[in-house]
Amino acid sequence: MLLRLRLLQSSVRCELLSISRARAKWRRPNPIANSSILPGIFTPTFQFNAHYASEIKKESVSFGVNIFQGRISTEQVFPYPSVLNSEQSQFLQELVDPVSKFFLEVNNAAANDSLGQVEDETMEGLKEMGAFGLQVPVDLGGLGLSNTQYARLVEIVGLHDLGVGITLGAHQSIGFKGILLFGSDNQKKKYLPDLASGKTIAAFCLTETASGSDAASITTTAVKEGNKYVLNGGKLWISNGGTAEIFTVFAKTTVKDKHTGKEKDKITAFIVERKFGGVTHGPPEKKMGIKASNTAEVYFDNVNVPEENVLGGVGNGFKVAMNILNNGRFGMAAALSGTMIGAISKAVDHAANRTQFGSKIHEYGLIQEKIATMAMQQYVTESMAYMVSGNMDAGASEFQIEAAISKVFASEAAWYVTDECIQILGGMGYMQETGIERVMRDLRIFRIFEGTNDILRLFIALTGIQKTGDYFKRLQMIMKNPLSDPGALMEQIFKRAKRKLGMSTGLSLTNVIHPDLTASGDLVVKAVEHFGTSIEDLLLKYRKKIINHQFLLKKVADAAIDIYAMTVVLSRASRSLNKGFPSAQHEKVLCETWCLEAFGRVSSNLNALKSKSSMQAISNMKAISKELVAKGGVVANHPLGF
Ligand code: MYA
Repeated sequence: MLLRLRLLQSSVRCELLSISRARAKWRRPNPIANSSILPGIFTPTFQFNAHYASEIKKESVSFGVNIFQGRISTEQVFPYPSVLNSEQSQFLQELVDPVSKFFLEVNNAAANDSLGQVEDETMEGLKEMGAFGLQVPVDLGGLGLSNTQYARLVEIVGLHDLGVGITLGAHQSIGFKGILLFGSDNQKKKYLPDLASGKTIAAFCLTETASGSDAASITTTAVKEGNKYVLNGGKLWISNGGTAEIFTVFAKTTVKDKHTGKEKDKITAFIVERKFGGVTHGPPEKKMGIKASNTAEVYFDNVNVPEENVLGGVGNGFKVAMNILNNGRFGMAAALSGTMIGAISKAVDHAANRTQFGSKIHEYGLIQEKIATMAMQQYVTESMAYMVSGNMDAGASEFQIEAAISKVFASEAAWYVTDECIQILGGMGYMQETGIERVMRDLRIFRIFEGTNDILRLFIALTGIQKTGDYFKRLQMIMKNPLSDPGALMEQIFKRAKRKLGMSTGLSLTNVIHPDLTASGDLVVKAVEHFGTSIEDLLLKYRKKIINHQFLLKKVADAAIDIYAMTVVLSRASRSLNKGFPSAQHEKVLCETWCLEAFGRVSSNLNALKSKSSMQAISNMKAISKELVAKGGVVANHPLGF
């Protein structure tokens, strides 16, 4: 004990030294000070001012943001959200049965797939049910559903037909979501009633030939002429592009900087009607999956857009686009949770009935491992979807990291689950008539669109790191004037020293989780402590240059994803135990098993951030990739020599 205390004291001294050394380093000129990532703390001439004071006072309550600082913010994650009031819950229950029945009896996923479009009867039925205006306010002709209610219905759509899901999702999750989120009263009144009834279909036009992940690099232009804008450009791979009447279009506009008066190009969002003239589209794209949904190029040729159709303000288009995407991502998690439910029931049915080597195959360990992992992946995805939708319904404004995690996790989990379903079904799974190969084809795009999982991993890691930079700025300020908040400084120093020594930092989930899940809660705490220390170490070592270390950022993102996944299931299973749900014991085991495995992955990813062997592997991979690119393909000689 005494030894530990001594170690702690000397470690505290070291920490003081290392923080003040780091502070000195941060004051040195920085080679990439102009980058938008990690501003301020790395800027040599950082000055404290009144504006900054108000900014830093805002403490984030996002779980995803706080773990980057080694902290656990329980506000958004415990208890598991229960946001529906009895009226909303009853209304939703009244919708679930008819929607499920419709998908079982009217919709034909295989026919839609081979036809390359949603059958007319299905489209009409969906319109009649109000499926095109799920979240449009009732007074504007929609069903007025909350995010959580929407998620529940979308889960049913994802269970039955992802092609229909994308037709509906491209319309309301992104196509006209901007009007819901940023539209003026007039814009809402003018457009939403027809969009809600499905009389008009909407599409979201961001991507261009040379602008995919790099969304800010679009070249479509909108030039102001009198009280209108003239729009020119082309958009690529637009879902509903060939069927839409209303488009949310992102284009570059010239704006005057408020402070400098200089002109610069900034993105603006516009509501564009096909009937404005000059809007045309290409033929439907031939795709691997989601064939029932229309995807086409859309061209804008001298389209006259009245200035009142600017959406969210001139020059604010990038943020409008990002917020639309942030707001829709939980829907993908909900839909894919449904897809997994479908794949799991097919796999379980087969495993329970297929006899090989004298036993039902579910009795074999290899199949049990698959079924259990599939169940955990679905449980995590569903828990994330309703955690994020619940947070949004409760009025959270900071859920970007969590929403991005839910999209990445869901799209990879659904791919895994469906692939393993095919594996369990063996040859049967590969046959079209089983219906699962279509799901596999449909699923592939989910890891690519609405932000590729690679870009979203960078987004998760860099957003968390940037906020951590802001947090360090506050500490830096306190260090300049320790008397301003001596408690905060000492708390940080002791916390870091304790973490370094493997001692408890005082983080605990005891008060918010069910006692039967204490062991899993301890794993979450340890994972967050390890994560916080690792981020600090990365910042001290790489400073702003961390943005260039994508191999490391991926490991950071993977650890963050696993920690969030552990936490959402811990929260949900705790609620089930507290409420005595019939499946509570089953959920407890799902949660415990998930946490055990995820903790192992978190440790491995975080240890790899520093390990020599991992650094060696990274530099090898860079070299291998460079050689392949230089040679235009594989480099190794063929084993036969020719
Ligand atoms: S639609 C096309 C999807 N395209 C993309 O997702 C593009 C991906 N690229 C990006 O997201 C951005 O370009 C990235 C940033 C992230 C790479 N929230 O300097 P920056 C702020 C809030 O980092 P960049 C499709 O696929 C940032 O803080 N703010 O920017 C259809 C900074 O702010 P400030 C954000 O390096 C599929 C500023 O922006 C966010 O250029 C059909 C600049 O940031 C954010 N996320 O790139 C699907 N990101 O200036 C159908 C950045 O204040 C739907 N910022 O510091 C299916 C629905 C499911 C089914 C439903 C069934 C019904």
